[in-house]
Amino acid sequence: MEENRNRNEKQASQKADQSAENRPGMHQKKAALINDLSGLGRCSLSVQLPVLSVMQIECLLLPTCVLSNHTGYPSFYLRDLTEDLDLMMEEWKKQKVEIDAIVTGFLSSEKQIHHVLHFLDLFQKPDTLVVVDPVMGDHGKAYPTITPALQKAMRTLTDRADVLLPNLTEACLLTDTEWKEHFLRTEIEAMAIQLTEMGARKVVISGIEEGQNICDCTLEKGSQVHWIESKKSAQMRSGTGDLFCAVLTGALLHEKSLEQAARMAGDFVRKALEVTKKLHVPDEEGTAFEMVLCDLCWQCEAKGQEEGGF
Ligand code: PXL
Repeated sequence: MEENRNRNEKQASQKADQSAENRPGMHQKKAALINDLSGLGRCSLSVQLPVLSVMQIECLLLPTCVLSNHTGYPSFYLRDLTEDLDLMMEEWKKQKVEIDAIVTGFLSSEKQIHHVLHFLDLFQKPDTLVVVDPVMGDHGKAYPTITPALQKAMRTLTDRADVLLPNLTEACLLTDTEWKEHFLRTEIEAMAIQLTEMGARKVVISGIEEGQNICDCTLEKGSQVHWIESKKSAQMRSGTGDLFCAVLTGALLHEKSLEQAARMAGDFVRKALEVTKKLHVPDEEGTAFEMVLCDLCWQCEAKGQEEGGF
């Protein structure tokens, strides 16, 4: 037993040395995740942390609130952390933390938007990637915690986003577009353009269902709209947006283009949903992404061998 442990420790240490040697001067990037911590139901920080970690990104966590479970369950307990946010970020500032990406997600009140703006004022540098996931709803319905004031305030974050990642419901809420079951592509493209006019540099409207396909619509301000299509493997469920956001952020931090990053994120979510369906996981319990997490590891390792970094 003792011998085995010593051997494993030695192997791990050799692997770490080799990994560092293969990546001379490599700077491990840091992402600050401003999102909720839901104890049950696989969403937000509990899925974004493992995903970004296997993508070799160091995560700094700023929980906006702690929930017993996500709001899709019949009931939930929520402990709001609004009053703690400034205290936490001031401490990070004292530690002179430098951040490569700031990723925002579930915010429990309109007041939290002001704290996020304060966070951006403290930590955003010219080359910091700001990813805004305007978590507000799904399937045409706003989550129970979304007030009209929060919906309106979320628009001020759009203006600060290098990348804005709404689903179709959230794109409607941000652009004041009435929800309907079927949108034409031209209508969705018009929303993406409107979102860039509201300040977002890049927009990905994700998880758009089109018959047997699931599509993502990407737009870089001043450029053409692109559509990414893939076969729908299973129904979208809680946490898929958070997974998409994490993979896309990791890929962008590893210098992928917006389209490549969106494709990688979409592929990962699709594979995770396929496994989830096979395992008959109840809807509320989210996506069994753990079963395909290794795929991201392998992609990182393959890239590491090719280029001395992911
Ligand atoms: O995955 C989106 C999300 C994030 N956080 C909380 C949620 C939801 C969706 O239901 O309830 C707390």
